[in-house]
Order: sequence, then structure tokens, then C-alpha cells
Amino acid sequence: MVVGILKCAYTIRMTTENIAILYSFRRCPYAMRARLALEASGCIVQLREIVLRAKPVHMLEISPKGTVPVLLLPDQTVLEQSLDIMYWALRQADPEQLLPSGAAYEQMQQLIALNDGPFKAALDRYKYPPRYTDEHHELSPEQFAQQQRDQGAQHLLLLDQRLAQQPFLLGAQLSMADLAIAPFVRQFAHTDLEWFQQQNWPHLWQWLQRFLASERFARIMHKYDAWQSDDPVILFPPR
Ligand SMILES: N[C@@H](CCC(=O)N[C@@H](CS)C(=O)NCC(=O)O)C(=O)O
Repeated sequence: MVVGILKCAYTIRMTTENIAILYSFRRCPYAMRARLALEASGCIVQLREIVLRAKPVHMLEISPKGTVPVLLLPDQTVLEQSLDIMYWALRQADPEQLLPSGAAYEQMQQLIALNDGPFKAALDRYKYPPRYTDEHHELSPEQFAQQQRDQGAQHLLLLDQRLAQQPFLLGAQLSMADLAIAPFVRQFAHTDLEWFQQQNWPHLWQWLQRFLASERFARIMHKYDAWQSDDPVILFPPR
């Protein structure tokens, strides 16, 4: 039985026996960006919510590195990097033209590299200083966290400058860059929301608020119980 007739090329060929499987974790920013792109593409997948401390055996069989998101395609291809899942989804269908091309594509790659590299490193250290005690040296955990917060803030100030010129990271329209980066800015903001709100980055704050208030964000943050192997199929995005 065909269960989805949408623009997404993969979904048009999809049958109930042949639906891609997404292993996901609701609060993970990498999984969020994957779900955002899937939602934007109109591609339907079966969602399996996981608990990080008890990963499903099947997930580890197809992707032994043990991180989410993981997407298993009907032809058994495994996509185990969030960006690969975003590209896959938007190449299936991109009704809002979120995938940039030319110079904008290069800019997006640079922004994502800064986000996933130095910004994410600072975010992790700011959020979880006890995990990095060997890097604290003479600093107290609080001083270390503050140092890392300030490093992350340098990057956010650059995003704010960009957003002072244009409503979205690459220009006048929402793009994959916004979807790939906003979940990480959200996580940084929520580490100490009061501090975040006091900073002088009004354009970044507005951009984040628009993202958090969007219907799309609400849809990808729908809550699911942790998946059990005998559960019925749960289709994502939710109807
Ligand atoms: N490079 C990966 C990173 C994914 C990642 O690190 N996900 C975290 C959750 S946010 C994870 O699964 N960590 C494994 C663990 O904590 O056991 C991607 O882009 O998908």
C-alpha cells in the first residue's frame, strides 16, 4: 500500500514495508537539524526516539559509532551524519528552496563549519564544564565555563552582525543554514537564558525567537516515548 503521495521523490515510491527509519533524540541539536530538513522536504520517515544510555541494538548494528541522528534508507544505505541527512532530504524535495547554490552554498558551508567546530566545542565546555577538567588548568570550573561562554559569544556576535543586514543567515529567505545552526544557538541560549537575554545581540535574539515560535519547530519537537522493538510504526513528521 502506498501511504504517502507528496512531492518528496522517495515518499512517492514509499510503501508501508519500505519506509526509511530515523533514529533520533528529541533534544539533540544534530537530530533536530535532521528532523527540520525532513519536515521541510515533506519526506516521511518512521521515527524511533532513543535514550542515549540505552541505544537500540539495531541502531548500533547499522551505525556502530552510536550517535544520533541515523537514517536507514529503503535501499539499506545508512546516513549517520546530520548534514548528510539534511542534504538527502532537501535533494529529494525542496519546496521552499532551502538548499542554496553558488556563493551562498559556500557561505553556508563556512557558517556550518564554524558552528560545528569551534562554536560547538565552546558550547559543550560552557554547558558541561566537569567533562573537561583536564582543560581547566588554573581556572575554577566557573571561570572555565565563563571563558568558553565568551568564546561562543564571539561567534554569536558575528551571526548578529550578519542578521542586522538580513532576516536570515544567508539573506532574505530562510535556508538550510538557518535550520542547521539554530538548534545549537538555542542550546547555547538555554544554558543560561537570563545571561543570553542580557547580551547585545538583538538581531540574533529576534531570529532565534522567530525560529522557536515557528510551527515547524513545534512539529519537530513533538514528544515521543522511547522506541521499543514491538511498537507500531510512528510516522514523522506528525500528522
Ligand atoms: N557528527 C554527528 C554528531 C552527532 C552527535 O554527536 N549526537 C550526539 C547527541 S546530540 C550523540 O548521539 N552522542 C552519543 C552519546 O552521547 O552517547 C552528526 O552530525 O550527526
